[in-house]
Amino acid sequence: MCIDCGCSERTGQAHHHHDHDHDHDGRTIRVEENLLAKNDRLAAANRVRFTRHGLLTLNLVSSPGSGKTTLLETTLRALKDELRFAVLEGDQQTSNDADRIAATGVPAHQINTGAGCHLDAHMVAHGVDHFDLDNLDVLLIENVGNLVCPASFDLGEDSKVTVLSITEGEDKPLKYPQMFRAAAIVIVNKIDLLPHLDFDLDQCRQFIRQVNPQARIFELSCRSGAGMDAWYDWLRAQVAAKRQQAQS
Ligand SMILES: Nc1nc2c(ncn2[C@@H]2O[C@H](COP(=O)(O)OP(=O)(O)OP(=O)(O)O)[C@@H](O)[C@H]2O)c(=O)[nH]1
Ligand SMILES: [Zn+2]
Ligand SMILES: [Zn+2]
Ligand SMILES: [Zn+2]
Repeated sequence: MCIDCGCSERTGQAHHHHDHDHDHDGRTIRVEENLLAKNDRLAAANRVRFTRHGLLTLNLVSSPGSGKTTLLETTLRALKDELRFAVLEGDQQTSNDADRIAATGVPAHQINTGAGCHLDAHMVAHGVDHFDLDNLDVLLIENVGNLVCPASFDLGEDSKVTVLSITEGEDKPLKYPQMFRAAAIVIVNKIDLLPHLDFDLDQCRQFIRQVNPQARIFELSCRSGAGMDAWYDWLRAQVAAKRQQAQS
């Protein structure tokens, strides 16, 4: 029996469930509701655990290739001597991203979802068992590259961070509003490419605001380093706020 989720089987990444959550009258909506309700319970447990450890947790979501791993690598190289990080990597196959993170010297653990198109709270509960939570400030979770379903799955994180690269076009917030609405932070990445594209940054900002007026927007380039300092300052401030919360 695993401690965090109470499930009865534990076989590393091939962790199977036989919960019979499916609905025998075959209504898909019921199955989905059950699935999400179960996920939300596990996410709440994760959140309690993260809070107990005073951990800032961020869930990075985006379409494939927007630059999530590059953003993590750049951030870790800049801040790892100042803050204690660990990274959970979600991908369908391969450990490429976890290998890239490990090369920065920061602890990383890969979760392979197989055919799955998102991380769920249960995977995260087991994934964080690989880290010493007492000695961490920030847990970064890179979700599977997918702008749709990660929006529905709470992992117990403090915030979702949606990364949008300017090569994807400025209309993504309107086409995938759930993902942009679920995020407290939107990072517009690859602004070094602005001179080569007809991407309208102003328009993009407006579209983000239209679906999520509260979103904190960062415009940056992991490649050139432009705009990275504002993101780092935000991270530092979030960690400081967590520490203060844990002390009070
Ligand atoms: N020009 C430019 N390229 C970037 C920038 N950030 C990332 N890239 C490139 O974009 C490509 C994809 O970056 P990744 O960091 O692997 O993207 P990802 O979101 O982690 O991809 P998945 O994990 O597959 O979803 C790589 O070739 C990066 O070098 C940037 O700021 N500017
Ligand atoms: Zn389990
Ligand atoms: Zn990646
Ligand atoms: Zn999914």
